[in-house]
Amino acid sequence: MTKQRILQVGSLSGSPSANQRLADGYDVFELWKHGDRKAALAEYGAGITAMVTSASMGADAALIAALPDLKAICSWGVGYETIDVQAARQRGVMVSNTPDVLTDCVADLAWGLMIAGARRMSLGDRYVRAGRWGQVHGSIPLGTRVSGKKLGIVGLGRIGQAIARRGDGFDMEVRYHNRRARTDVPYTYEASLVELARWADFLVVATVGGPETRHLVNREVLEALGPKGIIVNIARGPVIDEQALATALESGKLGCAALDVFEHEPNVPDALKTSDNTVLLPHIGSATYETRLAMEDLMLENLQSYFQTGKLVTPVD
Ligand code: 8YV
Repeated sequence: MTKQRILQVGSLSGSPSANQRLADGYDVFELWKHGDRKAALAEYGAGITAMVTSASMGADAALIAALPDLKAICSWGVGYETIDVQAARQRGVMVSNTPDVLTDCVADLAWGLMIAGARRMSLGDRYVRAGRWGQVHGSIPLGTRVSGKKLGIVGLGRIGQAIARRGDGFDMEVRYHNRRARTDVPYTYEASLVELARWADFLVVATVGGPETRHLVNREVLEALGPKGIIVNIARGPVIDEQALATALESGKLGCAALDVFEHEPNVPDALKTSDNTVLLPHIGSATYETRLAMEDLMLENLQSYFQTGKLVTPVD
């Protein structure tokens, strides 16, 4: 049987077996292997009806326009602010992502960051590795208790709610800021993000990325969180004004930042790297074997469903 032809934007090397399974099941046009992308698309683009991409690689309007027969974009990842959904919709191109399957692991990592920031785990780790155990007392300031504190969540979608639920186990009071109040959750809504930050001990960013949330967490929010406050970001880097974040940490107006995402990945400002009051991770929220495999399965399911039924299993809203 001849294989269906698809376009793959880039290598999915962060997934256990996605590249192999795509190559086994499809005739894959590997766009990232072509130096002159425009020329390659002009030569091979016609006839391709399905594209595989990821949250980080995306699909812009130019790429969509270069594929005149495109009908479906199947993305590996939940965020899709890098995919021009508007351009796709105008052309009648369907888009799918991989929601739900990564919720628990991303929420777990948010809690890991909260605890690591509050209990100065990265700093302690550095002392042990450097043979400086004897200098810990007096050098590493005491941490902050986590249990029983106030947890503010920015964006109470699937991941935000999973983070909130875990707060029960830590006897925390949870409040949230969202585009609008939800009627289906037991947490207090705070219409003002600044007020939420003023109230919270921990502020966890779990909102979607894209232009509407860019720099939502600005200087005013960070200063309201205050010198003892801890900000955590497992969503998208640009939601926080990174320059304002570095300044707030340097001046002592913010206590700590524990981050899995950055404004200009993979670049991380030196001010964040040299601070003792940061925990820095390389965007690994979904990076467990189980979750990355589940994301891969769901992306492949969408692709298969498109070819078999003309419909996607998890289309984006
Ligand atoms: C992905 C993510 O690992 O799903 C998302 O939106 O940010 C991560 O889970 C990564 O972006 C894949 O490119």
